[in-house]
Amino acid sequence: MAAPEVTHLPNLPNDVEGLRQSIRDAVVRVVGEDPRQATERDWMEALAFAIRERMVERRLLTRRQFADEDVKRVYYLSMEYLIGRMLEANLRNMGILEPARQAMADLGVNLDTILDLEDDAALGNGGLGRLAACILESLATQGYPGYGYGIRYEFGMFRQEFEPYHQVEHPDNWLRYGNPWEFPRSDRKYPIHFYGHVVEHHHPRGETRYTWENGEEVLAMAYDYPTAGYGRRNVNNLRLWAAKATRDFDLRYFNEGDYIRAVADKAESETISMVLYPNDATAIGKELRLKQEYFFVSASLQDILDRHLALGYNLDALPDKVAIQLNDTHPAIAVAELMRLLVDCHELSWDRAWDLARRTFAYTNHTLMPEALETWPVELMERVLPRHMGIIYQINHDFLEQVRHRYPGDNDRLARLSIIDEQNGRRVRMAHLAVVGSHRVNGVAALHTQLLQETLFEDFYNLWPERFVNVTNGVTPRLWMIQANPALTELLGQRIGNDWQYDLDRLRALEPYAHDADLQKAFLDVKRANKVRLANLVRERTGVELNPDVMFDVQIKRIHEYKRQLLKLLHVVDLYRRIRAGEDVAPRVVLFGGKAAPGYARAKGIIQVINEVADIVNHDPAVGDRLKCVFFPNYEVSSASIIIPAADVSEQISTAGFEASGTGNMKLALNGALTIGTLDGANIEIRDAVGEESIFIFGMTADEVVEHRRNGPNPEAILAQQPNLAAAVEMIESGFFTCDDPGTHGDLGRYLRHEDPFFVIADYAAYTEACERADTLYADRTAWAEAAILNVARMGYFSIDRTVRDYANQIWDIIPEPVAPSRTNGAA
Ligand code: NBX
Repeated sequence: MAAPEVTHLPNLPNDVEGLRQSIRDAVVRVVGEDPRQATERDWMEALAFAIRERMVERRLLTRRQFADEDVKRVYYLSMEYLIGRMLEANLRNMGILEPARQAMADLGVNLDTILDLEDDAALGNGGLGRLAACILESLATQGYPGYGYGIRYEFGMFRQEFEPYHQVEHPDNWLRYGNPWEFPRSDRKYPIHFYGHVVEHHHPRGETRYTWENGEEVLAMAYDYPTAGYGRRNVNNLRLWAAKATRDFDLRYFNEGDYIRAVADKAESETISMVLYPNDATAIGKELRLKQEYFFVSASLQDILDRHLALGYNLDALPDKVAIQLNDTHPAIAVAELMRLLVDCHELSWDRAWDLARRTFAYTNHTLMPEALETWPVELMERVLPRHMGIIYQINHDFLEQVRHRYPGDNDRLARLSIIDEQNGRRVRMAHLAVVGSHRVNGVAALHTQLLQETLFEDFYNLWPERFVNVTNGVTPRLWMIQANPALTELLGQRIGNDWQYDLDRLRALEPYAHDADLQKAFLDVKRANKVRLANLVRERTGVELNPDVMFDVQIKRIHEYKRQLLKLLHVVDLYRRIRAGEDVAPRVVLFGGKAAPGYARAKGIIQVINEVADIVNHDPAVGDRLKCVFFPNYEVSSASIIIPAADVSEQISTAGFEASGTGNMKLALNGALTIGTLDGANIEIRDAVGEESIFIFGMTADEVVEHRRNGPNPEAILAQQPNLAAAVEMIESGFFTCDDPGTHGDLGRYLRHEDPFFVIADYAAYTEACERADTLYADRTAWAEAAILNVARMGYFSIDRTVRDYANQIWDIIPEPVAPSRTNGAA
């Protein structure tokens, strides 16, 4: 007799009583502790398990519905997901934050204390990784069938400490207590092949076939992280891959009796997913990095094809049922890997496979900077991925044929377009592979996309203009407003209701009240309370005391020359000198936060000099509350959510033409900070949205930067005409801030005087003038409040939900599939 089909899904209650029951049970059954003796961490784990049971129910319902409805799915391939803490986010998106708070209180535990115990999941460097996390959250919130794929790094972004001024990196052992949010899938393992060689099999009629033989194999094992939508039942999935040694691999040496070698090799093959490379703006030319890229791409594509076939579709339907988004070029080897899987493993013809691959992939570019563009030496690629090198040659051959046909005799153009760069010792240009293998290529802000078309991808744009689209970045209001800024969320709710939580454009309903005195007062009170909250955290972390009644001026982002932390620092030094000289300057707190890539000496020097200046300024009794300077240590997602709501001013001062978009600019403006910014990245669109009155724009435009460079910049001549700036540079280079070792910053002085590659000196006068405009407005509390309220009201466009809809409509061709209440087995 056939076993009865098991279709029942549990249906756990989401009220206080039901949650309390689940949490108490989990302490015993999952954590294995007596509730009488459970520690705070035990309660945290128990709470997490109670939530994850509820998430998995909805995950299964979501999956059933997607299967029943034959939906098209999007897969987001990203080396990085900068997620932050998961407990509060999951409680909030599951709609059980308040019942859980009460349930915990009934059990004698304070929820806020518990939330603070969790480590950030920092599987990313900065904007690119955070964007990936926001996109997944929005896909679930809007009900899109969208899945993330990435790497389960054992060690995420390093923890930053200052000893005492310079950055020291400590490993981020985020999994040390285990991780209640992940579902290990020991049944989902794929073999990943490296090295070896390719054997050709000639067939008298038909195409030559290839097999990839020998070499090494490692397994990719899946770990699933359910991703809940806000205010919906949809729960999607993020699948992260961890490297595991194969059994066979061990056996080879076991048989030879070399036990120690076998175990050592096992450990070595598992290093593939060990650590995130902490570089945010340079290509990493390391073999291990290439192996990481291929490892997660191959596992993801094998998994995607498995699912596609298991759902009963044939491979010709791939582009109708599957869209794959490449988050930068890090997963671009996917173009060659999909060809290998289709041609070598599924025996499709080359031309059919190519048509399917190109219609399936799309590629997002996040940078124009040459040093960040990935290229791999042909020799390395040939050794690590010999079959892929052959496939890339074939793709390039077919592509260049097309170009020859279109531009006969234009050899320069061929060399410029080729996937192989023949100039620099033969390298594979991953961006070219991504463009050739995709049906859409997008930049992340209007200016960035325009510059892509005019510079980096000019030749490709001329060839295929229809392939290029813009999708301006956005941020999730769930984390960056509802969670980070409960006080403003509450105020908005009282004034305009809560519709904006689902449709951020509705913040516009606030506009008519911008000059309402009651609202202005309430708004300023919220900001002050958030500043007190930050001041407490800063005291705890640094010992520095901040006055919440002065302007909080914030620059938080990775440390990079082009982002120009030095421009802000020169301003601090200038103000400090003028205060000491008895001048009356507008008071401010300047707060920096951000990490430097461990190998980026100039960025680390910038951190050091900021810390040194801060130490002198903060301890000078002549200064008092008129100037404080703080470098907030170990800036990460969880600290960002305290800093951002407390900012009065947002520093977005990159050299124009260098910041692809920025997303911190959006988070800060959404929380009511006014931007001091250049016409770079999404700042331009922010200005267009909020209006000139709510933003302080300054400095050279991208065109002027190019022009300035062409004319031969002359920082010394500028310094000669600006005594305040010259004095600030002198103070730094003379060792004023480095009493122990006055020689330390001579190099920085020379750099500013003679190189100044990002035009800090050239933009300084315009910058300080913009800061003064901000000071003047800040002094008029009514005018400031009005501008800041309008700023919030007009930020709706920068919701990640709009971004995701743009991708869905212009690139993926997918539609939302909200999980219907009637199908939820009765679950609320
Ligand atoms: O991506 C950033 C850009 O710099 C921002 O302007 C943009 O807003 C953001 C999202 O589109 N890029 C970025 O964060 N890059 C990296 O983190 C990165 C990581 C690894 C790597 C190169 C760059 N090898």
